[in-house]
Amino acid sequence: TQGQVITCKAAVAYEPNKPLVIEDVQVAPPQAGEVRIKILFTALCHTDAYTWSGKDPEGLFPCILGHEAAGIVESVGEGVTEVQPGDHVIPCYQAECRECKFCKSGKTNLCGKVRSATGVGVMMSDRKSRFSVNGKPIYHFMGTSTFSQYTVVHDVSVAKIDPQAPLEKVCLLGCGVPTGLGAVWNTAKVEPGSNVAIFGLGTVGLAVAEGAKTAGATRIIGIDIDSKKYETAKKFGVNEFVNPKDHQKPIQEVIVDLTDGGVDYSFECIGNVSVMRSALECCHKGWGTSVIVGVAASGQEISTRPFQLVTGRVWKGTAFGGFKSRTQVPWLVEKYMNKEIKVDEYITHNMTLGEINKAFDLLHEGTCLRCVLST
Ligand code: NAD
Ligand code: AHE
Ligand code: ZN
Repeated sequence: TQGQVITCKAAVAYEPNKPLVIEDVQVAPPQAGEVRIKILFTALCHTDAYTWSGKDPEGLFPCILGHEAAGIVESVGEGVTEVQPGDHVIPCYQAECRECKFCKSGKTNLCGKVRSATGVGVMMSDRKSRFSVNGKPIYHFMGTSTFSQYTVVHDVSVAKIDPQAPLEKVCLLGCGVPTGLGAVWNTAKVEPGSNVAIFGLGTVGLAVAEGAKTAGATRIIGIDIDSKKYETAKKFGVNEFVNPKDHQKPIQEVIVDLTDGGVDYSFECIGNVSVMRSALECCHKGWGTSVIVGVAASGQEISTRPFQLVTGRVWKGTAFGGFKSRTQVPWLVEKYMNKEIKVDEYITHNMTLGEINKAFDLLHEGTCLRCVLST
């Protein structure tokens, strides 16, 4: 198949919120600096649902969504040296070129090399898509487009992993789990003995809990409007639970009262701007740090009294948990193989690519953390 167009199945999003259509899609060969991957497993993340909803200003239609996956390199374009056909890989929506201003800064995991293309659904070299249906182009998404049996990505967006690792599990290391762990370890840098509040106990919030537990946090307070979330959350390290619906007072006041003035660290893992405010305001005066992890819709804005920051609270955000993708995803895979981090525990459902619309329905039900699709 090397050098040839591949026809395969992919789930195409033609319009916001309209069911995805499983189509025969043509996938062009990888050009210079590109890699074509046979995707074997892909999970659904809340961000896929967000873009599908039409609220993502970077959402373009028709497109192939999906960004949490694992597969095997099928072929590589000219000049690609770091991976070869047969390598087991995880596509990385956060690239790492190791050459740009961002990569060299030592201050961020964001990379500038291909971001201008991945934000508009095309490949960098010719600003075109490698996907088409009957000759009509279909946009890429986040530089990954994993809801397809084959995809083409930039070489700076591919992490080569241990071939022994089970792809049906480690696909989760493409987004949600690293995001939560890294928000704690890299962005907040939680110290032993800290008090932590986590708003939203989906996969990302639970991974924050796991990260906080391993960092030695003492009180790990989970906050969710669905009380059923507490049972599962205990297994990830949450040791106190608050449902905002059980209280008259604003949730930040409830947390401040519970913690003698506020928590050392808080994390917003929902994408709700009013909860982002609560998360900041439940932090302790003088040092409390709040990390925004959730993605909020186009047009939404955050607000608080500047006095909150004047008096020492810190507001931060994180993308992919601050992890350098190509360097650290293989390291996370090894941590999983050594049983130092959970992955299997986040997988509540398994389905096929053909059942993707059902899988999206599940995502909105409280019982689903991650649903892994075999392609
Ligand atoms: P999820 O839907 O599984 O989890 C959200 C949780 O929040 C649910 O348990 C829900 O009951 C709870 N919730 C909803 N409204 C609430 C409220 N007002 N107060 C308290 N709890 C509330 O989602 P997820 O897959 O865990 O993702 C969470 C967020 O993180 C999404 O916005 C997603 O787009 C974002 N995300 C960001 C990054 C990043 O790099 N920054 C990476 C992955 C995901
Ligand atoms: N396109 C959206 C922004 C989406 C967003 O913030 N994405 C996160 C990853 S979410 C993964 O589930 C991210 O890494 N952002 C950094 C980046 O460079 O995109 C919008 O609202 O515009
Ligand atoms: Zn995601």
